[in-house]
Amino acid sequence: VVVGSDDVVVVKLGGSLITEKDRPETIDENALEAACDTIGAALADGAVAPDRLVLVHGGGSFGHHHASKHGVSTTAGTHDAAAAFEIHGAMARLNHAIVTRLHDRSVPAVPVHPLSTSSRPSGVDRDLDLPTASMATLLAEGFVPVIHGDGVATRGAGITVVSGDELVVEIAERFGADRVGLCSTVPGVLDDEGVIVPEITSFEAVAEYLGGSDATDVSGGMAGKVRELLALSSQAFVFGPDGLDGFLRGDEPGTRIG
Ligand code: IP8
Repeated sequence: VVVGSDDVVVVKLGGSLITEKDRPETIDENALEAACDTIGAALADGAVAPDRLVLVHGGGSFGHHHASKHGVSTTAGTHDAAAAFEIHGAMARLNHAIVTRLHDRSVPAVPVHPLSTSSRPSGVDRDLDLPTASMATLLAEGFVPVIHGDGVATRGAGITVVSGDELVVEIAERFGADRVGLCSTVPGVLDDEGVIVPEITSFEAVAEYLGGSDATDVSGGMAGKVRELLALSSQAFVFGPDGLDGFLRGDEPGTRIG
């Protein structure tokens, strides 16, 4: 744990929420503006302190479009620098768009790019090395780090994808986060009748409901998210756009995991 506090809050804006997943590099403006409004308001009225909030975002039609075009995933890497730059460039453009909209709401957001700092030094499926000194110092100075799924240098594989979900888990562990929220298009994990499962404590109990993702997604869909969140000691919640405000204010929207 790099910050001596248990009240860091990590929020991920899912790529499927803030982009139009089937149209390459297209932002869902209404959804992104609404999420930024909610975050801006929660900070403005003190529901969350800026030195306690880390934002993460996924790839949607930015990262996933280019990653799948080049056959790059969390387990399949590339040694083609141009391909890696396309994936990273798209994610950096999305990140820029988000940070800009947060600044419009006076959120002191700053970009953090995993490709520049992180790696899998022991290869695919091994631990992600995510240096946290810069994010810890940014938080201490009152900035809101905005980090994203990206390409990362991977021993023996070139550059692979790191998903926003993996970053959420890593950041939550390293910062001893109190609460983690994944905001996506669905209001929680749904059972086979479309009803929100209020709480998940084991993967087996819900495995039958967790199908694949609805559009190009190179990093695992809901099943992967649930597995990673179950492994975490922080309180984790999966919720839709209507749950974001409540989550930031301490409520327990959607599905609680773990
Ligand atoms: O949308 C993946 O992040 P995710 C980002 O959180 C890339 O899975 C580069 C495809």
